[in-house]
Amino acid sequence: MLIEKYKLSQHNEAALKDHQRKFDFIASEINNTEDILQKLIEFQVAIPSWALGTGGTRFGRFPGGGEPRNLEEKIEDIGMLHALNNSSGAISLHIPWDIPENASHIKALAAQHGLKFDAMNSNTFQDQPGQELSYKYGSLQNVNKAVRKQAIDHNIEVIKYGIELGSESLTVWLADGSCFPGQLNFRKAFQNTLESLEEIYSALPNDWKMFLEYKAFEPNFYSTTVGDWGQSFTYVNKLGPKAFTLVDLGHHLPNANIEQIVSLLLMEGKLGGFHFNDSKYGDDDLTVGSIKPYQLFLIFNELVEGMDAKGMNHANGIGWMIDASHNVKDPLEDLLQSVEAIMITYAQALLVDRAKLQEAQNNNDVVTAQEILQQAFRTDTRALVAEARLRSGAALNPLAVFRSEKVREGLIKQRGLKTVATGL
Ligand code: LRH
Ligand code: MN
Repeated sequence: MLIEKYKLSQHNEAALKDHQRKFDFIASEINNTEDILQKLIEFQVAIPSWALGTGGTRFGRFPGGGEPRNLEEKIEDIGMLHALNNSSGAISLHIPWDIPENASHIKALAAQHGLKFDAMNSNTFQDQPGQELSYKYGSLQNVNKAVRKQAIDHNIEVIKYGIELGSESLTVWLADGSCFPGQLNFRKAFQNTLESLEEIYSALPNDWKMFLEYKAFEPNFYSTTVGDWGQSFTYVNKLGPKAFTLVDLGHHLPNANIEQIVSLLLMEGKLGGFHFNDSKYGDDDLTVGSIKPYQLFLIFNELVEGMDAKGMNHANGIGWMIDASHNVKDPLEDLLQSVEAIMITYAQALLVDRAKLQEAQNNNDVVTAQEILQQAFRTDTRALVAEARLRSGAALNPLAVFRSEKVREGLIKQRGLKTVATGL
């Protein structure tokens, strides 16, 4: 469902006076407004193709209606998000949930909506209808060489789809692990997984990257074969220069210091990408910044510091992706909130006075160091993010436009109440 450009301008017109007052204030408070605005306009977050419908848990799923019925409608939905915030300019596909039957048609449709294809995601954590061998006891780790080969072939097939779409990276998340002590020989599982990843790695085009995503637990509840940053780091160092670690914020054990992990992976040149979301307990896949906004700020603080230390371009140096699941919110509203939280937090991290912080750290002035960080975190950067949208032809207030234009109602009228999108 498209939102007419003139409707967007009407909304911006009505909100402009209030916005201008807020923007003038923040611009008067800071000394790098234009630099921040340029960085915000360039910063694009990839939307997961598997998070455009209602998610659920084993206890229940409560669909909201109007869900996309195929890849074309998913691209339309992400195109609408991008039209509203001009910060969602990429789609991350999951195979086989979203096989591009006609790749050139899909690529052209995405381009019409200003969308590129970010990392492709393979799936060896489910058995597909008609699949010969089961992944019940794992895929790349499996004791059965034929199962490993089946999983390797699937990843190579995913790379092929990605090449046709113009993607340049493959994300490998493995559910592989064990549920009980004694079930698995950890050393053999590691060796099998490494050898299998080496075969997938050798199928990567020269300009591609492989992102190895780690996760502490679920669906296995005793061990996970790529279970934490250290294990993923070990694999990607053995694989080679095209392999990197992917940090999904929900994949850590309680109280893990994710910002320190990010700092180290970045320093080592092995931080490839992010799956942004939030969580209170496990892999809850909640709206970004909805539970631990200060942790998200501390992560972006390390990202800006670490990327600047390596002279990296913020917009394309790392794969910025959302990975969420929507049990009670409208999927599109949830994604709009997540992108907003990422942009607000990135802007706050760009406000940190790095020279003063370094001076405080060198003087072990702990109090001042905290004051400098929290000065940035306690700065309301929403008007900066809105101004960046205004200057790039998007909505001052995407969520308000989504609601006032009754987009969900329109999608339900167009697609019906009972449609179910592929994905989680
Ligand atoms: C695993 C994960 C992974 C995806 C899946 C949809 O928890 O984060 O990134 O493949 O969710
Ligand atoms: Mn993920």
